[in-house]
Amino acid sequence: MTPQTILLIGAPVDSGKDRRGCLMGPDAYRTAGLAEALGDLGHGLRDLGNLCPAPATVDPALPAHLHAPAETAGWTATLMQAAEEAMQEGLPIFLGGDHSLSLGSVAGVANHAAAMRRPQFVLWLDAHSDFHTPQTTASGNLHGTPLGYVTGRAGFHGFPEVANPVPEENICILGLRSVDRAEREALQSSRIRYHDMRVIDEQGISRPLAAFLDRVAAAGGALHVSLDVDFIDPLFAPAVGTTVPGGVTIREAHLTMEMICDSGLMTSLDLVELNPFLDERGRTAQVMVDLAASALGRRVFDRPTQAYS
Ligand code: HAR
Ligand code: MN
Ligand code: MN
Ligand code: MN
Repeated sequence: MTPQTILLIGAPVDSGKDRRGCLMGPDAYRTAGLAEALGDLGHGLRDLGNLCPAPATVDPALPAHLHAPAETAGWTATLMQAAEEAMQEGLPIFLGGDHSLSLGSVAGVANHAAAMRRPQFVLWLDAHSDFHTPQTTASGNLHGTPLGYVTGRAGFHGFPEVANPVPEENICILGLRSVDRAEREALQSSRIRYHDMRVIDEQGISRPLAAFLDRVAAAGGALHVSLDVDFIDPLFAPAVGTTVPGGVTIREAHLTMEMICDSGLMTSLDLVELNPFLDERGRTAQVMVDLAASALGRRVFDRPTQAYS
């Protein structure tokens, strides 16, 4: 693939849920050799270090059961601005941090796309749909809300305004196997393209993915990829707070990343929900680094004797 300027942005967000540990994510990716792996592929790399959340206060209109709303709102403001700035210089990789970091990363890249007059698309690789609002979440965990926020759903009082909501039909979710009732109803009456594990088992992961990538290409869109560790089966990626059995295999995850790479469409990437406190000798961090490398050009062969597709 064409060499890129890749910006590593550490976002040790740990406010999106109760269980602590995702704040160690950015350093786990660095320790697992993310910069070296991407540099070996010929890309230019800049590690911008770790961000910290802007000060914020709680809006009294928010439901009382939310976990750490002020801290998450502060992170959202910081990340939105960092994302918008980074898009002017290259391809940002947001090193999480829990999935509430995507309230800011996605809203920020969408602002940049709007300024460039390009439609923003989002590929959400996750066991969960993360489509709650502060009012529909039963757990109060804001890592379950980023797709609700970036599509412009109401109720995020005190959070930065979403100037450029991502159109629902520009979002594709792959890997679903844990969806709450309120999300399920909202998703089914939305225009989001959602694919559960049954579809992947029956059709393979390449079919729904290729259809989505074709749509992004036809629209000349910018593509944000949000990779939640729990997309992958916990057998291979155990370092996550919300394990759900029955996830994609290492092979399906790499195929996903290789197809994204071949499309040449990816403009930004989140690596989220890694909890190094729950890892086994760094193996999950390594899996995520290897997947990022596949998305950015790592291959077994440049010229296979038999075509891949
Ligand atoms: N839907 C559940 C909730 O809202 C679980 C959300 C878990 N989200 C993540 N990221 N781990 O996908 O609490
Ligand atoms: Mn998620
Ligand atoms: Mn998840
Ligand atoms: Mn308000």
